[in-house]
Amino acid sequence: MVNVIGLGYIGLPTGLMLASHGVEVIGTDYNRELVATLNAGKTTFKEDGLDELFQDALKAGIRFTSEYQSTDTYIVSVPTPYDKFSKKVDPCYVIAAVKDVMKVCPKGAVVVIESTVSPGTIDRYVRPVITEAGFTIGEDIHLVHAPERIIPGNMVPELLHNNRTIGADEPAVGEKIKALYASFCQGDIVVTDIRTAEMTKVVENTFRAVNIAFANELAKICRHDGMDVYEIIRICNMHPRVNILQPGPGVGGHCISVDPWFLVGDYPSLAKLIDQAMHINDGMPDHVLNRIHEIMKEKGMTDVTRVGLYGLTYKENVDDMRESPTLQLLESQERHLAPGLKVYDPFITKDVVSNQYHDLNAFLDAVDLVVIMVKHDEIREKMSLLEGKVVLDCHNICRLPGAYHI
Ligand code: SAJ
Repeated sequence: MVNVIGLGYIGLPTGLMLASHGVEVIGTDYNRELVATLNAGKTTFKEDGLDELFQDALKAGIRFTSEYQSTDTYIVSVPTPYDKFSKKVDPCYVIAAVKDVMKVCPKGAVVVIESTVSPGTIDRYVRPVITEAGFTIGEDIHLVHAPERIIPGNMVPELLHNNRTIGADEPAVGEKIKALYASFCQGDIVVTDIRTAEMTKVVENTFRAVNIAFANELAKICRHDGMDVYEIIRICNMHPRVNILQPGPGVGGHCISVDPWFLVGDYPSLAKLIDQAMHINDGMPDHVLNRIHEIMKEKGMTDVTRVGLYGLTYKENVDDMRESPTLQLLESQERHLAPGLKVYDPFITKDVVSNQYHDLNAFLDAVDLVVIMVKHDEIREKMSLLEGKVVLDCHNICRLPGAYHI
């Protein structure tokens, strides 16, 4: 039986996937409200295919609880935030989870860490927890790192098809856990050591962060001299060895905007390019604010309350607001003492910021300048509603004449 610890964005779909492929699974989360919701037959976030998967897993017998189970396999998928000052990974949730596992696990158990951690975290923080509990690693407890790789918005297909990395101290244990994931994963599963697995995960997200920063820097250079960055990237990407990502209003989410900082935090004198890239991406919401001011000036607009931000989530078609560029922009706006921007997002039904609308038409009636912060399908499909508005399109999706870009 597998005890999945942490039933969030990664633990829940992973547990459901295992259960619906014949593995006995119990999901544990210390958040009793979340467990109650799951036990009431409801999922806790929106994701294509998740509800169907949930039903399959329920039929297969998955259970949810706040208690840790005594079993032979644990998958720990709790959050790993970063410390905003030191930029280092904050392993407190992983440590707490492993401590609790140690209280109930029998000898011979395998503990799989799925949470993203920086290279060396397992050596520094997880191994001591196990040895201090009186176990010998490699004899009593076997350690594995199997970093998740799925992208919010496409989680279910990616769980099924993405290649995976398994890091283990002992190759035989690595193979055993590989077989467990292979119950549902149709991609290639590579078995390596733990530190390599830790590093590959952080490097994958850093690659993307640096590439997005490059695109954002190009956008600023092109803006400065009146060139079309999108056309330039499109043409460059026709070269067989060039693949530039897209500029945007900033980078959000719990991965690409966070994980690269682990390398900056751990290797400050070495990770120079990464540090610069992260600052470029973090500066994008301010760049959008500047663009709003420039456009208002050009259009003779003075009332900031007639400006609306479309989108609050960190990217399109998800309900996840973690590190969202819109939230970063609103924070920055408050620092500059010019509050009043209006906000709307079809995926955010609760009130989370001031001046938030829950109806697209009411939002559009209240503003003259619309800033497309997130390219939800809704706005792509209803673009004609923006006719007659001034539009600042941060994603190059608006084909209305006169739309501004970042
Ligand atoms: N973004 C851009 N320009 C682009 C692509 C993305 O500005 O060309 C922005 C998005 O708008 C968003 C942010 O970057 O704000 C990140 O979005 P994303 O869709 O690129 O990635 P995440 O954070 O949702 O998921 C990533 C994925 N990692 C990689 O693609 C290397 C996913 O596979 C990981 O599982 C996930 O991080 C994670 O958990 O680490």
